[in-house]
Amino acid sequence: MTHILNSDMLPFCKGCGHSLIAKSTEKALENMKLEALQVISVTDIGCHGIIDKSLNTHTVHGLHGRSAALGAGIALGIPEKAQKIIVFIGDGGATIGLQHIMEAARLNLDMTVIIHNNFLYGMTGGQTSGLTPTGFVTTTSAEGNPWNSYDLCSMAYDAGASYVARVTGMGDISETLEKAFRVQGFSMVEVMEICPSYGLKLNPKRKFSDIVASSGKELKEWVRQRPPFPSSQGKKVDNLFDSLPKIPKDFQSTLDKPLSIILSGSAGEGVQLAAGIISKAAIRSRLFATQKGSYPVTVGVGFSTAEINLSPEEIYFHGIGVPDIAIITSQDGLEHSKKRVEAMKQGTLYIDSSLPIPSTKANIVQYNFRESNPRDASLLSIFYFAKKTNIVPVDALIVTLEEEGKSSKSLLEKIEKI
Ligand SMILES: Cc1ncc(C[n+]2csc(CCOP(=O)(O)OP(=O)(O)O)c2C)c(N)n1
Ligand code: SF4
Repeated sequence: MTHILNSDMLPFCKGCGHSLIAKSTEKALENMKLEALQVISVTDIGCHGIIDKSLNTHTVHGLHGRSAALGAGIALGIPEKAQKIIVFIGDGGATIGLQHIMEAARLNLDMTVIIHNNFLYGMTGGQTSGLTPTGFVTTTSAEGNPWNSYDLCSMAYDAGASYVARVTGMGDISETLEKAFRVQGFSMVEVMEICPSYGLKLNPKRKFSDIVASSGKELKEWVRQRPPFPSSQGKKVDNLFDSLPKIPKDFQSTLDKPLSIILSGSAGEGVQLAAGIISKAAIRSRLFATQKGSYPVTVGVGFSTAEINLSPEEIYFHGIGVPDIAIITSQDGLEHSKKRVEAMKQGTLYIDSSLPIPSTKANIVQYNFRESNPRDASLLSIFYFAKKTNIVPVDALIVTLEEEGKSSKSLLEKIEKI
């Protein structure tokens, strides 16, 4: 059995309550005999969120306050899931993303939210959150927080949660966590704990138990029997993954080890389309593929870059630092990816003939991708790459292109000429 945590050395300051939550989470899950990969952990921004590097479970790291929304999306996407969804969020994130928690509770989505309530924003230096108890000193309330704090547990229960509990993060809290994990439907555990680096230092004379008592929040469980989503809505919801088109495996690639590619060009020149086509053609050719796009929010101008990983083995990390292959089809693309191209010590740079050659140790191949119609530059470049390497069969690309309705006579003629 793979342990939930991959190390005893957790990344938090000494005495941080987040460590206790992580260890109790592991104990509860292992007591339930859950394998690490039967768990999807969704973490938020904040100190508690850096736990994901210590987890052997699936992990998703969200924007601040958004982990409950991400967890909800996962719960909606896989309603008959084999995995337990656990959302880790701080009191800061819970304040910022309050509505996301309420919505997940209202729908009674099958997931557990663990609130790491250390009464302040830890990672950014100890500011007041919506869960800071009245009178608690933070770096933004030197006289003590003058405001009431939210009773998040009552709110989540009122919204429709099946199980809610508030505990103090002392000793072993795995029993409460296990109860929450075993619930079918929305469960939430608020753990009141202390951040030694800010909370203790700013409130040196106060006992933890007094702070908890002064918060006026009850330490208790709220439990009700309520069917989880989707049966609570009286209908069955399809697994979203089932509706994805099946890609036939009707070609064979020659690739025998992972290959990372960046394709960089200009907005409106089909960069993401071309990346999608080579990725799908690769899957057709029995490879695994990932595709990630980046472009400015103004999607119609500037650069557009796609990162593509191809591999005969399953891909567990889709990030690309320095790529094996860079394909640059425009000046915008060159500017955006120049540093990574310059860092290449090997591999190949395919670059449009109109562009200056950056200083790089990669092999350089020039071709006029922009010839006659720059809008075809990206598509032409992936065909060029495929023809020169045969890593993804050209016929697989052609079939995919046709299926996507993107083949044109002029493009096919240009492909023929390569
Ligand atoms: C939307 C947004 N606002 C602010 C920040 C800056 N920020 C990063 S961590 C953090 C504090 C996190 O506090 P909390 O959620 O309580 O977690 P903790 O660090 O205490 O574990 C803030 C405000 C951000 N990343 N995103
Ligand atoms: S700063 Fe506070 S919340 Fe962050 S790891 Fe250290 S003790 Fe924990």
